[in-house]
Parts: sequence; C-alpha cells; structure tokens
Amino acid sequence: MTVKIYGPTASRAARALWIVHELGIPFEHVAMEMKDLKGAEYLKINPNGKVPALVDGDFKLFESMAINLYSISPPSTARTASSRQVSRIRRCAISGASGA
Ligand SMILES: N[C@@H](CCC(=O)N[C@@H](CS)C(=O)NCC(=O)O)C(=O)O
Repeated sequence: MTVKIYGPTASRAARALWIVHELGIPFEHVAMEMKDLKGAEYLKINPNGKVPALVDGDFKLFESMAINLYSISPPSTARTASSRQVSRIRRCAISGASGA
C-alpha cells in the first residue's frame, strides 16, 4: 500500500519523506502549501494544522518522529490495530517531550 506524506520538503515533512525514501516504502508526497494547513480538509488529518502527517489507508498519524517510528516498523506489525494505538501513544509522548 502507498502511504501519503503531507507537507512541503522545506519543513519537518523532510524527515518523514527521507525515511520512506530510504526504506523503499511506496509513498505519495502531498506537498501542501503552508497557507492550507488550517483548512477543514487538512484538519481532518492533523487537527493541529501542522506538517508532517502520514495517511496509510484509514490510519492517520502526525508528529514527524512518531511517523518515522511507524515507518521503520515492519508493515506486518505496524499496520495492526494494537500497533497503531502504540503509534498514537508515541505521538502523544513525543508531542509532550518536544513541547510542540
Ligand atoms: N513536533 C512537530 C512539529 C510540527 C511543526 O511545527 N511543523 C511546522 C512546519 S516545520 C508547521 O506545520 N507549522 C505550521 C504552523 O505552526 O502553523 C513535528 O515534528 O512534527
């Protein structure tokens, strides 16, 4: 499955883009304009209106380091419901630690 990575390359989205590129994970880059980050459509993906965000099927994740931890997990484990919950918890932990 192709994952979508949202965010311009001149942003923290570069981290998420770099890792999927390095790992050979099929991806679609949705570059986004910074002015569109607070639009209703994008807020459904990241309610904070920031980039990057990842969409993998019906799973949405934001926080660049949480996205990278998700991306480096083997698909067979990362894409299970329990692993996705772990990814959300990591996202909360990383947001708290970074103050973002
Ligand atoms: N800790 C977050 C930071 C995300 C962040 O602040 N992204 C910036 C771009 S590098 C952004 O979306 N800024 C838009 C805004 O704050 O309105 C992460 O690493 O993903």
